[in-house]
Amino acid sequence: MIHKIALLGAGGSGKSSILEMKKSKTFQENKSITIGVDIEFIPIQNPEIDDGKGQFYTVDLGGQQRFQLMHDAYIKGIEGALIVFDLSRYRTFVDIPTYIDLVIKENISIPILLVGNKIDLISKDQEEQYEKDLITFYEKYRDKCNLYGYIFTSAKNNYNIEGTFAICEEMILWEKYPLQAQVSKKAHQLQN
Ligand SMILES: Nc1nc2c(ncn2[C@@H]2O[C@H](COP(=O)(O)OP(=O)(O)OP(=O)(O)O)[C@@H](O)[C@H]2O)c(=O)[nH]1
Ligand SMILES: [Mg+2]
Repeated sequence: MIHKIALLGAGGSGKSSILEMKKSKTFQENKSITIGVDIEFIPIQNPEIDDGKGQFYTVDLGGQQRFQLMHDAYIKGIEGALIVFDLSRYRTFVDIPTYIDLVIKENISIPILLVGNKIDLISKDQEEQYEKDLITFYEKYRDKCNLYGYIFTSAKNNYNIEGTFAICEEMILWEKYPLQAQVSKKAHQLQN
């Protein structure tokens, strides 16, 4: 079975780099922007989904302003959303609600994972500050959308890239098994 998910978030936050690292274990320092949208298929490893034979159909949405008009059409039918922001540019964190609005316009119950990418560019102190900000953010948005959790990644260093997709697999299951999700959510630290 095919499970559609979307990667969205500010231009240059690393959506395509995350996908490239997942698919081909490579990273490009000067990757070109995504024109419109890119589509990739990613095998699902979790044996609880389609007996381990499922695939993600990922839509990687170009973050440049001029492509945002197309987003509604590509978000149709997604089972999960990854909202990627760039930890080295705080403005991209501030932009997250714009992308949440896009997702909930399609369906309020779509699970959303916040992905703070480029962790290789920030200090430990900055990382801790983001963790606090994310908890505050969660408190503010928990009733407005289906926030699943957050993860910090580096596409450059292949840090937490596999983990991100493992969490995506859990998100898909979560729709079916809400109780299991309660446990996962705690694991990802958004709930005390
Ligand atoms: N240092 C560092 N650079 C990264 C990382 N991920 C991506 N980059 C760089 O950031 C730039 C933008 O990455 P992309 O993957 O093209 O970003 P995007 O979100 O797909 O951008 P759009 O397609 O315009 O929406 C590229 O030059 C990458 O090399 C990371 O984890 N660390
Ligand atoms: Mg891109």
